[in-house]
Amino acid sequence: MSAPKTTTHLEILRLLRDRQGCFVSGTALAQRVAISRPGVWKHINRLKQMGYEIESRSGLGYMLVAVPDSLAPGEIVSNLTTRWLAHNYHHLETIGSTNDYALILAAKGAPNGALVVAEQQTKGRGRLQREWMSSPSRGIYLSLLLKDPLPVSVAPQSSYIGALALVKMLREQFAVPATIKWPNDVLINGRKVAGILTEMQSDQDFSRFCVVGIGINVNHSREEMAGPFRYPATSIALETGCAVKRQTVLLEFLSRFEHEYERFLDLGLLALLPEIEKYTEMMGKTITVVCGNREIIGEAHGISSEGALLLMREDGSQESVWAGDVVRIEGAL
Ligand code: BT5
Repeated sequence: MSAPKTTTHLEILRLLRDRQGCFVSGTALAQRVAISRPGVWKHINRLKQMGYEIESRSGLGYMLVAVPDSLAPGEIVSNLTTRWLAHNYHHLETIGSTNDYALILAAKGAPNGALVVAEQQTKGRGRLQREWMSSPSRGIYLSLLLKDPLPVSVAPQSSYIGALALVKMLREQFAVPATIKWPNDVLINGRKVAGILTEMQSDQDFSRFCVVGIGINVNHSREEMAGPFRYPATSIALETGCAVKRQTVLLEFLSRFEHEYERFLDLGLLALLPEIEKYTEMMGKTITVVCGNREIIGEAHGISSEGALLLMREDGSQESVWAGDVVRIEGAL
């Protein structure tokens, strides 16, 4: 006997979606997916548990009334506008960290552009193993696997591409004043709405792959965003004043990312720097950066073509900062 298909509920969903707003009889569904009518009922219940609103009426059958804001493949993959990004799509209800999962997929030979997205993370992490708060179904927790071999000094610049894509998408779709906080945060009105963690594996000179992990606060409440965090936090919903469809955020972000990443591969970071600098929160301001146990105070006046933050100290000396945390920005929250 062949094993029962695990995708039957998705086939039923597709049939209901094709006729959304109309009833489809149980007999028709049963025939189309080649199972019994009680079998159809079982799968309808499964879809309801997944959050689909389905009305059942005797004599008429089933009607799809509303779909949940889930990031399940059935809601995303057929709506992707990307050419190669995220077509290899891994959706998980709960995972420790999507970056860890993507690193495992990479080791198993997953293709370039594979995406891991989770509804919830139990061990979401930022840099230096800091915790990333990833509450269920409110945010987007994703990791992109990028396999283009890049010089090891260039591969980490993928973080900038994530930040630039996100800032442009937030400005265009949600009309919010999103900015980049060097090196890996996206802010709205001075509060952190997203963080990026890029990890890579390399040979001596070239990367073998990069995993760009991004956590976006989408529908988090004011209480959740109260922290305690190192920097004030916010969500897209708090900044726009209304609940936001995560599906839209994810689809629009992926499309933007693919576009910006291809520009980066073709033209290099240098070509994207004017835009990155334009959107970087702290340009022209005096900031305090903590690098390990050093604290540097200076005016941020640019980003180098290799991705370092350029600072001018009070005594006129210049410093290129490669990694660190900006803990204060003059005039910020
Ligand atoms: C980051 O690190 O901001 C990178 C976060 C990357 C998270 C994504 S989620 C998908 C993928 N899978 C993972 O496991 N990680 C990536 P960093 O700059 O080190 O900032 C971390 C700090 O941000 C924490 O120490 C908190 O203070 C603060 N924080 C934690 N959760 C937050 C949230 N949801 N919103 C705003 N700030 C948060």
